[in-house]
Amino acid sequence: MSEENLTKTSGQEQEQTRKDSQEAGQQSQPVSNQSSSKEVFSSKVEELKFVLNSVKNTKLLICIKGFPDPDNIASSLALQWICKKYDIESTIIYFEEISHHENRALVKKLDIDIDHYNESMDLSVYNYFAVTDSQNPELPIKLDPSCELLVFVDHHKSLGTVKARFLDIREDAGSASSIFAEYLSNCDFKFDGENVEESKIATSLMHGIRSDTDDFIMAYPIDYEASKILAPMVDKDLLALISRQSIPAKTMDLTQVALQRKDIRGNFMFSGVGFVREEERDGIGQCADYLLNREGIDTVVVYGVVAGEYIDGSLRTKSHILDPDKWIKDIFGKGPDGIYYGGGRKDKGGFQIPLGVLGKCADKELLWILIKKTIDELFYEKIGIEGKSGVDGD
Ligand SMILES: [Mn+2]
Repeated sequence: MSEENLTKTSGQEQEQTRKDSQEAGQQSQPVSNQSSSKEVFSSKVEELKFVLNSVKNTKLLICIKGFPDPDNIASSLALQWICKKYDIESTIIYFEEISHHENRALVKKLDIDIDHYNESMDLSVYNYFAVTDSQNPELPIKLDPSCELLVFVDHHKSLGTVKARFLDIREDAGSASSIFAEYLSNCDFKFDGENVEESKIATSLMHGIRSDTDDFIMAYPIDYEASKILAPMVDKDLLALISRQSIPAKTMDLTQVALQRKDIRGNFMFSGVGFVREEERDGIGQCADYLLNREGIDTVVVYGVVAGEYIDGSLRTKSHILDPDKWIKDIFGKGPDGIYYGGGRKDKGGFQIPLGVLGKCADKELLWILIKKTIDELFYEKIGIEGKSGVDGD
């Protein structure tokens, strides 16, 4: 799931969690986490080994939630590798389109075997399912009720409600890939990057870590530890190939629109880019990344209507006091299903608001005016400005 849909903790709470997680991560400390197993283990990897050993010769469905990204793809690959060693056969599936050009390149250049879900798939053959890099294990599809959540690994803010045979949530990890690098280096099977498959996994994990920590700027100790483990196994040419992609022309065009329509309020910059095609959705976040470089701006919000169906927005901030997760949750609240329209982590956040039947409005110009006015005024109110939204944003 893309990190923008998720939550990272901050402030005091994070300090406390970091302490707890450090204790939990230490090999010498007994681990009793929320996992349903009653055994006590010396480390999470020992617990993982125990759980996997107990379900040998079963079939596991590894589910990538939300938009496939380097961290969820890499951690799923690592889980698949570990499971294979325990004779657990697994398939990795994803539900959303791979929208980001870099992620498409990742899957293509690494020749990664992941399947896009479709209704003709027979999922009844799977005994268990697994989710990594997502705040909750709810899937967009219904699995057989007997198909139990076997493994749940994440690094976003813990909801405290997830139940899995094996559960490892570390809020003090910058990426799920780092947690998997730790498992790989401590599991009973040699993972040294000597063969093509292992090198590919190590390279993907390194890319996942770099991508989720903004090139280590937001990294925690475990992310550095993980890269130390992975570095000798990484295929550097491949890593360069997957991480240095040029910006597509479409994203450039979108950035130009965002710049033309920018609305600067103090340290804040807002930009409504209008209607955006589904495959250009990630351009919204990339625009926001770029605009944040402007001098005097510490928070950027870029939003648009994607595929005519939902409002998609990205927030980027350099501010030390603004908590994107709290901010977005405060502004937009929850949908009718009780799920927040958005969230975030330390430096970034995002929101997705379905337009529902309003999306069918034939007068797109009018619809955009309405959307822009609503979104802008919600943000203005939050930052304490009397809301006067420029109608076309120019
Ligand atoms: Mn992640």
